[in-house]
Amino acid sequence: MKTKSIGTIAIFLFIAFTVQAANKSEKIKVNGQCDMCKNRIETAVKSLDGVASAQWNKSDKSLAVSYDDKKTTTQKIQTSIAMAGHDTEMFSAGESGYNELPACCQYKRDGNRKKNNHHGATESVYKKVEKSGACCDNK
Ligand SMILES: [Cu+2]
Repeated sequence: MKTKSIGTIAIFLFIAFTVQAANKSEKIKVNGQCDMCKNRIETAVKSLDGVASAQWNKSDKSLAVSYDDKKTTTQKIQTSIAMAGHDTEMFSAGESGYNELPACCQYKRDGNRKKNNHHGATESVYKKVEKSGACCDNK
């Protein structure tokens, strides 16, 4: 009986730990076109520390992402996507990043897409963006 309850506690602790590893789930609008986009978007998101899963849906252009909000933020996630050339609901990809996409991936951009607002991102992300130049030509 005692060993059984210890086992139960261990399982609960394990679940609690697993849940903590990804304590936040979100759906984010991400513009894209095809399976190559899907791959590019998901790879960009999964490369971030703290992201547990990322799945982009081609038909409704939404990204389902779960992550640990102590390690990453929706801003970081969306900056990473914008740097890969895809507009998100928060940040837009730079012209050069967009133009570098293969022709099949050049999705229709919204006329009201936001400009340059990734500069509100954290210092380290900003430096990375600045270095690559990918997002900074949208003035
Ligand atoms: Cu594509």
